[in-house]
Amino acid sequence: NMAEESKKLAAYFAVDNSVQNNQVVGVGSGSTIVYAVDRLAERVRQEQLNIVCVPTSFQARQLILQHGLTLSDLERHPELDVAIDGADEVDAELTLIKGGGGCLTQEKIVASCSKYFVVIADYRKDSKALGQQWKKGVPIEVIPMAYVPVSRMIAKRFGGEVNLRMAISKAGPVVTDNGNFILDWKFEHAQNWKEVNTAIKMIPGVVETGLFVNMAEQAYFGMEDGSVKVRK
Ligand code: DER
Repeated sequence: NMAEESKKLAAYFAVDNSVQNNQVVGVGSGSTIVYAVDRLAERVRQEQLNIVCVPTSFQARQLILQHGLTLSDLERHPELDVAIDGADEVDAELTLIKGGGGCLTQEKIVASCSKYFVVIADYRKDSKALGQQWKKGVPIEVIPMAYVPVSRMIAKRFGGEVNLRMAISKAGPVVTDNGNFILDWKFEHAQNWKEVNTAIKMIPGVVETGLFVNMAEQAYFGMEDGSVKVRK
């Protein structure tokens, strides 16, 4: 369908334009990145590209292994050349909401270790202001024992509604790759995302937020007309 086609468009464009030989590549999580890993594997086969891949989740690790790509980690490669990842929403200033897939913490760590962080997304993620397209709120990873006081604190200080993310194929809450819970904060109005990100991170019990501020260098959007829109 159109959205899947546009994910593939963005993913192939990014891999073809942002990945060179002898590079360390951060591999994001979610559904769009699957196309990027397909293309990475294709380029390795066709061009004998020499790359190593650092995952951002169990899912990314599986993708790397399943495609026969060279798996690495931040102990071997604490500095990456490029990280490629999806996003739930991208605003006009390249501020991202990530974490729809619950992998935001390792994604943000890997992105922070990369010289170059590029986002791949379908046209639905292309937004002017956070909240215009994405209605599920900002994901926040929290230490399980603290999720109630953290939820209350966020709602009190920033407004909106905070919900514990419940699992679908498992009884009880979603548990992340790091053994934590996820809160989804449905904010009511635009914020100073840089300030809000810092303030939320300071709350004891918060592990990470899905607000990626001033991190992405570029975003590639696959459009419905088959073009790729680039935001820098
Ligand atoms: O959970 C995540 O952070 C994912 O990267 C998400 O933001 C994008 O997932 P998608 O490519 O399946 O939309």
